[in-house]
Amino acid sequence: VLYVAKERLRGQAILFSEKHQAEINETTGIMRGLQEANMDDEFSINYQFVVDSQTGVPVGAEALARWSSPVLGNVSPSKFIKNAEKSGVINQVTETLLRKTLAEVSTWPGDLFISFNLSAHDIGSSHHIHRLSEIVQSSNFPPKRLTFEITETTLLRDLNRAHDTLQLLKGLGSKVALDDFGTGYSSLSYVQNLPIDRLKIDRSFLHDIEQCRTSQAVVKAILELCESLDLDCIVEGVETEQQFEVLQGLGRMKIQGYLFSKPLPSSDALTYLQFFPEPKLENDPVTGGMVKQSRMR
Ligand code: G
Ligand code: MN
Repeated sequence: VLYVAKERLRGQAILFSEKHQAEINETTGIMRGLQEANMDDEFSINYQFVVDSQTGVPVGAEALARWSSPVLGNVSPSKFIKNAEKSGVINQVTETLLRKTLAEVSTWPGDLFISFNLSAHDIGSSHHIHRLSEIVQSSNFPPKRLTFEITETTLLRDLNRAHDTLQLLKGLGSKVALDDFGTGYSSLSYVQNLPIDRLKIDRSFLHDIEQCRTSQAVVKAILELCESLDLDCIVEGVETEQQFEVLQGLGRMKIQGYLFSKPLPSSDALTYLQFFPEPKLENDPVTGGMVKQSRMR
């Protein structure tokens, strides 16, 4: 068929097949890279801070996966997560990432919350969810400061299973956040019926929030919903001062976005934290309060 198509459409068909082939090669390369990866060495975590809109002080951070392959270089998370799911190593990837995250953040000063993303495949396997809870329990990080982020679409795939999974995570004392809120069906019934602690308003509402009254109204409505349901709320994707000003007009909230923090490796994240006075830091044996004091002045 391809041969005939090539004959008839010449350039177009050939271009298509070359592009197609390149994609297949990339997928194959990523899958092989994952199979052969030394995950502990090749995966790392970047942290993006979440700040209080009124004070600018960090209150938490989201853990974001990074893969640096010796063969392929840096591969974006959207690509490697998708291929890890296809090749059946996603559970191993998630377990490695969670273990690494908890080991790193348990050395951080203060009492920030840490968010960790789970995919549909993660919540689809109860064996795997039990493994994840073992990892949490055997870490030095307090489970109550840990939040698991799950997207609306993931939840909707299998609501009954999602409910059981969330219960299990909540049983650890951890929190659950609904990620990318507003992009899916945003059915208010499951916000009410599932054990959710926090909504993350998707960054698509931020793109045009300065000009677009609809986006402003939607963000405002979600903030009010959170207030009345006693849910925590994070506005994602804040990139400019102008966006930030509009948001400030809507009240006090938690904010995540490039304006306040890019995703940072743990060492840079620790440097960032040193700019915020935190009384508990002074006695912290890990970072050493003296170092922090001298840096700040
Ligand atoms: O879907 P989730 O919320 O987990 O996605 C987090 C992703 O969003 C990360 O890859 C992060 O780098 C990206 N991100 C974080 N802040 C911003 C921002 O201000 N603007 C844009 N465009 N992307 C952001
Ligand atoms: Mn997320």
